[in-house]
Amino acid sequence: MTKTSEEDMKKIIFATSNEGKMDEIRAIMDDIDAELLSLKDIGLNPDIDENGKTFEENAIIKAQAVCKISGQVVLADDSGLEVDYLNKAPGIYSARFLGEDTPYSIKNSYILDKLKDAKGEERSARFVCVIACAFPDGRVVTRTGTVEGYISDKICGENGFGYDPIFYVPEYQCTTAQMPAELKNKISHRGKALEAMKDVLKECL
Ligand code: ITT
Repeated sequence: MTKTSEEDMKKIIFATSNEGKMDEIRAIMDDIDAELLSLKDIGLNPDIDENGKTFEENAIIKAQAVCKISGQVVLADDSGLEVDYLNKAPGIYSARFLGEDTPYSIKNSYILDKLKDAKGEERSARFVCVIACAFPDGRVVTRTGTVEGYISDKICGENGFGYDPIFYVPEYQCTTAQMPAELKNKISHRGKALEAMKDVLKECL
């Protein structure tokens, strides 16, 4: 019996439970030659202890854990906001900062308040994203993307998720929450890391 093209298509799982991330990932990866499945799509909700000390360690922990459970090629994203005035906090703790379930309106207001005396260059910050790809044969590859910017003076914009309303990008004179999704995906930490990972997947799949 001949296989349908759908059966032939390679599957890649993206190990994230963050819907905001997943929307961006789907848009950026829409031209890959594989079916991209979220944890929700495959009915998995693993409890993974992200106990690494770097974005890279945590991305690898997530990708390898889900690769082991599913036996498939698995991608994972570990990302966050580094605020220089706060010694690079919240960094790898960005999701857990002030509590996992605390609304971002509160987290963002808290950061603005902490930076109330910071001026100009003192407000520098960046988003960092490491994407890890774990293969069932044990190989692991990572790619990193960053976007430099400043913490804005106030909360601005409704697009994106998380810390986007306080992350100001001078080249575009707006926050990442004021950008259309296509622009954010083109210039963002996640966009850059995923574009680099697409080149790896073209070689390895
Ligand atoms: P998964 O582990 O399930 O992927 P998570 O949200 O817990 O989801 P991380 O541990 O990587 O993921 O934390 C990333 C956090 O960093 C995220 O929850 C936001 O608070 C922040 N963040 C990362 N990328 C962002 C972006 O593009 N815009 C705004 N905030 C972002």
